[in-house]
Amino acid sequence: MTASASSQKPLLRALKGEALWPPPLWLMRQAGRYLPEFRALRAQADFLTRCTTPDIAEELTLQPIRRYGMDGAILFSDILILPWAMGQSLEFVEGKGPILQPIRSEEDLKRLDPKRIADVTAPIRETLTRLTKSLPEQTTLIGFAGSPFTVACYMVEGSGSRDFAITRKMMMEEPLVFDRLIDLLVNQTAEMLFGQIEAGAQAVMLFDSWAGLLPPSAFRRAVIEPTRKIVSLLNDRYPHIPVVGFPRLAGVMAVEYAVKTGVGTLALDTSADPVQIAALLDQHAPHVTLQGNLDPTILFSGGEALVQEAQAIRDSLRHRPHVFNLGHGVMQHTPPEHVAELVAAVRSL
Ligand code: 1CP
Repeated sequence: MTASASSQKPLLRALKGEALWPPPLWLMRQAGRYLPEFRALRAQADFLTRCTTPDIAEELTLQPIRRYGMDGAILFSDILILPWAMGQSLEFVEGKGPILQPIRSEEDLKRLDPKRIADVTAPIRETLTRLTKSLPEQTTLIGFAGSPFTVACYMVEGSGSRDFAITRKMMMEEPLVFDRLIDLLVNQTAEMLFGQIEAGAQAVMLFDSWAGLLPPSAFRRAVIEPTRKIVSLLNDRYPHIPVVGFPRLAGVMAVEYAVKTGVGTLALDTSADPVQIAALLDQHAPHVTLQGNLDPTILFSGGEALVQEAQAIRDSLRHRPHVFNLGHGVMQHTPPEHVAELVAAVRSL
């Protein structure tokens, strides 16, 4: 595909700073258990197999596009593929989420082997390449990774957590081990995203789901600085590829994050007031696109409130580049017809 053809895609245009009306849309976790066709495939293979089998991962990525015609297709994969590809054990346990062998010391770190990543993630690049052929012309293919801090949270804790206290304690008590882990993740995340871009990803997103746990000083050290390095590596090599950053629950620190990391698009979580953040960005970084931020619970509930709330967010950002999305992922029991209603509401003028 030529650069001029790809730059016509509405989502890419918005990610590159154009204000479009209506705004393009896609949803975090748009492929997932709320779709009956997803549940049908889910029975056939465990989660990591689904991520690393191109036939399955391609199909799961395409399902929401077929149903709803979203402007963006996000690769079916997971942020924990990177530690798993370096050799950390990983299992997704029903009802518990991810379980990993924790990394807590210099010795644990030494057991990680970044040289494995390219081979282990080859099927994921194959999925992306297939998707460049199977997606509709106007759909943008989105690659992604977790941000170093959020991935480190799972690597150190060894599972999900409400507060990731062990990780945050390690950050204070074992700063050398923690910073080495973050540096490793910065370099390997950039490498993995280079591979995704070479395989066909047309934009990339960095998920920092646990960024909001940190006070400002730690936020600058573990969220802003590592993200800035990744964005700079990406921009040096692939300046035409938009980068979306999602520092979830960062509050007003989201503005400093956007300014200092250099992300082209700031994804807002549910708690952010898009009008307030837009006003701050207009002063400090007027070219940053905003993405978000409908509450997934409102999508789950549906009805008139869904239409009104979605259109209120859309209308409030009309003057600036905006990509409509949720403030976090689609909830598991969301009725699929609510998603169709949301898409219609965002696109109806
Ligand atoms: O079928 C299943 O049971 C697996 C459920 C599932 C799915 C569908 C997991 C396990 N991951 C995914 C896919 C996924 N994860 C995608 C791609 C598809 C899409 O968005 O449509 C993406 C972008 C992610 C990213 C991800 N994984 C994040 C960041 C975004 C967020 O939700 O905050 C995080 C934190 C994870 C870790 C993870 N993976 C899976 C679970 C259950 C978890 C969360 C564990 C926890 O609660 O801490």
